[in-house]
Amino acid sequence: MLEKVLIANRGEIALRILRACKELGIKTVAVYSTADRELMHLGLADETVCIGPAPAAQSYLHIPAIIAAAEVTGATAIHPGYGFLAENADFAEQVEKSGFAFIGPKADTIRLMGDKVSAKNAMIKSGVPVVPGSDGPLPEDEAEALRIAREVGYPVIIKAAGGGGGRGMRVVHKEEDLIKSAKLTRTEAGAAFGNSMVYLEKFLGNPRHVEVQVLSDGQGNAVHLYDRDCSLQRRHQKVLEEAPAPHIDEKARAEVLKRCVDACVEIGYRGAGTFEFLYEDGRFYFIEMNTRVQVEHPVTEMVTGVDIVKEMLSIAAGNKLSLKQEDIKVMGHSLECRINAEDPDNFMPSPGKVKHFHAPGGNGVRVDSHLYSGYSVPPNYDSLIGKLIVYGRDRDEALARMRNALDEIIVDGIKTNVPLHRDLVRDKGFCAGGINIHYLEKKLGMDKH
Ligand code: MV4
Repeated sequence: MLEKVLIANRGEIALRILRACKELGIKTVAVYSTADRELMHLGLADETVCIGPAPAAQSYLHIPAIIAAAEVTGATAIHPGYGFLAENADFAEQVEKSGFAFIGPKADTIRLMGDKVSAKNAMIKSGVPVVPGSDGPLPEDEAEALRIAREVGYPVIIKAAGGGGGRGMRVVHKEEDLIKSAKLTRTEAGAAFGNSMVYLEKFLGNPRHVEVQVLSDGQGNAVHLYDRDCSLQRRHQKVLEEAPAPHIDEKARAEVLKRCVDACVEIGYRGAGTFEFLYEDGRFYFIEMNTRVQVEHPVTEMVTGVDIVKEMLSIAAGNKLSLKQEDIKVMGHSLECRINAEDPDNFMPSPGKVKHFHAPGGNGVRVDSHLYSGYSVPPNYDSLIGKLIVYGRDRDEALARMRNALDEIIVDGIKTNVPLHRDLVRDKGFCAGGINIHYLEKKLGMDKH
């Protein structure tokens, strides 16, 4: 096993990684910014290192500070968590060049998936179904671009190769808008990502966001941990996730899961990964791959019994995957509510001191949070303060448990989105299951009028 892991993150995920290390008898190094001296996991780590001031650019994103912290503490590996440097290929490369294990894929794999055009090409090669489109960069030649768009059929969407997660995309409804939209997207992409390459896809009007969790050891062994539905989102921020995805065509599901595993073996994928799909009319269409542990990984853990973070640590230590696909079953259903420090009316961040925190409990309830009474949520980072996760033998039992848990939770002193979640778990459409990516924004829009 790994000897000493430096946790290059903060908040709930830092605590999550620390817990996994402790279970495995791995020593831990917690790093923190000057805004984060009160973080819960600092008191539980074997060692702590202050890596810089509050702005992330000078602390959690500052590669030399993190590598220096690993050097002075004698860490042997670095876990990046999610966000910050988790999908920064240069960071992964520098970590490994400095002699530490990077708990994640090889730098080249992160680079391959960071470029959405090369990611899609890799998937096409491995037989993963993708959204029909330009199958490569959209040519600068106008006649060529128009020909491709016409063949794909309008509406189309132009996306930046360097984008992802909803950044740098534009929908085009008619032929006369294609060229100016392509130009605009290229210009914006060049400014935002330093890469003006764009590609084109058929625009799907009412898809669901369904993703597949995988684990792969980079030594030829890979498994999937089934799927999650993350369609309930606002402005590309996921709000509530679940596993497995409800109301999925079983034939299409079995096929796509197998294709994801094959792709992992084909590209020599190492670590935990997520294949993101749009799901519409019973078919899966790959859009992006995430090369990190995801915020919503617990719902998969609840229904499979697999500890994803422990598996990541084991893979990084060079162990072969001990899990066999036939031993991994989905049992029951899990839901996760992301609890944010934000105003429930306008979604503005609401940092400040938590006067009182009471965590819900009971059968099948899990709280992944660094919150405690007296903790001050700093204004410098994202507003996620915890995740409320429930398990049930079926979706209805999970929903009933989530309603109870949301009734019980108390976060006094700051505003949170708990009221929104209390509403959502009673929403008729959501309770029926299988809502699409526009559902929440439509619902919120209707509430206003
Ligand atoms: C799409 C799409 C429709 N058609 N691609 C947004 C985030 C990025 N990962 C990809 N996104 C989309 N790509 C095609 N061809 C609609 C979206 C999209 C979306 C996707 C997943 C979750 C939420 C979304 C919200 C708006 C648009």
